[in-house]
Amino acid sequence: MTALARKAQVVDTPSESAATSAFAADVVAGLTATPKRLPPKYFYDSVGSELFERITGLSEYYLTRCELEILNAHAREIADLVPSGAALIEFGSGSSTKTRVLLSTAKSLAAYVPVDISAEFLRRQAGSLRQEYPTVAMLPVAADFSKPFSLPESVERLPRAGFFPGSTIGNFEPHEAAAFLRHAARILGRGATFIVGVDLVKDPQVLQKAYNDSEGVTARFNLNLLARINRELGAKFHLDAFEHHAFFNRERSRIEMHLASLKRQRVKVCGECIDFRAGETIHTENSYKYSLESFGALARGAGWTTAAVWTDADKYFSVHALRLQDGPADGRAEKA
Ligand code: AVJ
Repeated sequence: MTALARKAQVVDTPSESAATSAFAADVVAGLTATPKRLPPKYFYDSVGSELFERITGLSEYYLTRCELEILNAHAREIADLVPSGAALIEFGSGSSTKTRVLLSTAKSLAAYVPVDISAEFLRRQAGSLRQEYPTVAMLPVAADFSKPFSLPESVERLPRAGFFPGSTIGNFEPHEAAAFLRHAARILGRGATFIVGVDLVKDPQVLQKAYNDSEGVTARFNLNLLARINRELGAKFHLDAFEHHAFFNRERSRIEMHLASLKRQRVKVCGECIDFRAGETIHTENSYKYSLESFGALARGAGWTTAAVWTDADKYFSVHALRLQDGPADGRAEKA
C-alpha cells in the first residue's frame, strides 16, 4: 500500500472509540444541563435512520410527500438553475429519492458530492447511484456538514450548486441557520445556487399530528435516543419510564420534542447519576417552521438572494432557490 492510500484510509475511518467518546461527552453535557437536552443528530443510528424512513412514509408526516410533490412538479425549472457542468453538493444525505429527481433532470452535472456523518451509509448510497448515473462523478465526503469541511480537489474548479432538502435547516436555531447559510456560501462560492427545503407555519393541528402519528413511530424514534445511550454507553434507561411529548410552540414557531420522565428517578449514565423529577423532560429536538417571508429574510441576512420559491398545493412546504451574488455573505467567498 502506498503512503497516500494508507493516509486516505486513516482519514476516512474515524475510529469508533473517538465517535463513542464524543457521543458520551455530548450526552453527559446535555443531561447535566438545566433544562436537560440531547442533540438531535444522535437520532440517526441504524435503528433511528430506519424509523425516520418509516416516518417519511406516514400520511400524517406531510413534509416528505409535499417536498417531493414540489421537486417533481418543478424539476425542469430547478434543474435549469443549476449551472451546466456543475458539482451538486448535498448537505446531509439519506434522501436519495429527492436527490434522484435532481440527478435525473440536471443532465449536465459533472459531480455529486453527498456530505454526511455516516461513512458507511455514504459508501452504500454512492455505490448504487454510480450504476444509475454513470456520467456523474460520485464523490462522497464523510463529515459533519454543519462544521467546516473541504470539498474534493476535483470539484474545486467547477461551478457549484447546493442541495439541503427535508427542512433539516429547521433543526437549527434561527441564528444558527443564518450561520449555516453563511458557511454554505463560503463552501459553494460566488455565483452558486442553493436549493433549500423549508417547512412552513400552518394550522397547529396539522403540525401536531405530523409529530404525534397514530402508529407511534415518532414516539419510538424519539425514545430510540435513550435506547441508543443504553446500547452504546451502557446506561440503563427504562424506556417505559419515559414518554414522547411533541407540541407546537407558537411563540417561537417551532415543534418541540421532549422525553418526559413519568416518575422521580435516577439513571446512571457514564458514571454520572442523573436525577429526574416526575414530569421533567429532556428536550431532544426543535423543528422550526418559517413563513416564505421569514425564511427569505433569514437567507438575505446571510448574503443570499431568492431566485425562486415553490410550494405544494396546500402551501404546507416550500423549496427555495437561493443565489449567491458577487459580494456574498460577509464579503468573501474563498473559492471564487
Ligand atoms: C429531518 C429534522 C426535518 O424535524 O421534521 C421527524 C426530523 N423529527 N419527526 C423534522 C423529525 C420527528 C425531521 N427533520
